Amino acid sequence: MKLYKTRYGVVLEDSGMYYRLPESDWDVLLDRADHEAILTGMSRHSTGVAYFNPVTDALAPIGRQEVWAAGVTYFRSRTARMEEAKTAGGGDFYQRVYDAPRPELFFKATPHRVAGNGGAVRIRTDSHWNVPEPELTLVINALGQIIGYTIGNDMSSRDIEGENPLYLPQAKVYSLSCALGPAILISDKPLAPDTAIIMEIERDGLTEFRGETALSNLKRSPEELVEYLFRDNSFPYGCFLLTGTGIVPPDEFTLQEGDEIRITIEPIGTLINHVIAG
Ligand code: DO4
Ligand code: MG
Repeated sequence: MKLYKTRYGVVLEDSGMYYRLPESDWDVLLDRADHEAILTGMSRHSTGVAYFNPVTDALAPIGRQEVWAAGVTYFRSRTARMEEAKTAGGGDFYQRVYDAPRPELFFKATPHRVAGNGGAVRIRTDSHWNVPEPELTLVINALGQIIGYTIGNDMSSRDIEGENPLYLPQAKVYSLSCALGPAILISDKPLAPDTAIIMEIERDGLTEFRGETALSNLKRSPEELVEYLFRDNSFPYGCFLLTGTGIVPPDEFTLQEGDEIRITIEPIGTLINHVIAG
């Protein structure tokens, strides 16, 4: 089952039917442990929604949660970053964090910086090399339990990060630097390792880039990432954790204003955003 946050309340998708839930507080809904049972009960007392379009009707599925991200969790990300940081002498750090027991975890966004499905994501005006990063995103409650999954886009300025790894927060955190959606797939079970993550970037009606990876290429388990994130830290409303990218376009590629980014993770859906600059 999937949960959508909308302008007119919370919509539950269950077996191809859409229901408007009696509970409309997103933070209350996310702070549950046994979601599947609770939501099934709620749908029995809910009215069906005759027409629902996730592209036009869904908002970013976030309330008061922080958004965090893991990095260098796929070999492809490690290799691309070693290359871009080579001249700055920072390449070695990426190999070391890829091998180390402690993962790279960084703060990514507050809710107002997050775009929903159909919304705009931004490239920085002081950067000339920008890419989207399509990432499976864990939805975690205040107790540190993974209650579901959504799709995340960790927009990144490669030239700023490549110039100096200490510039990471500027390469990663700015207005509309993150997108989440279209829904939260509620599940306490892990996704299958052969689950595909597909990203397509369309420019002027043509496919400019297409890449694909599988969850089996993620080097660390979701539980391991959550365990590190919750060490000596608390998230009263729960949080989102992007799990890193396994797809990096070739070095000659940079996003342009007007590009459309489509990220698909089959059991969750497709997250679609267009790019704005400045
Ligand atoms: O080390 C910088 C960020 C890495 C990242 O965002 C990723 O691997 O997805
Ligand atoms: Mg990333």
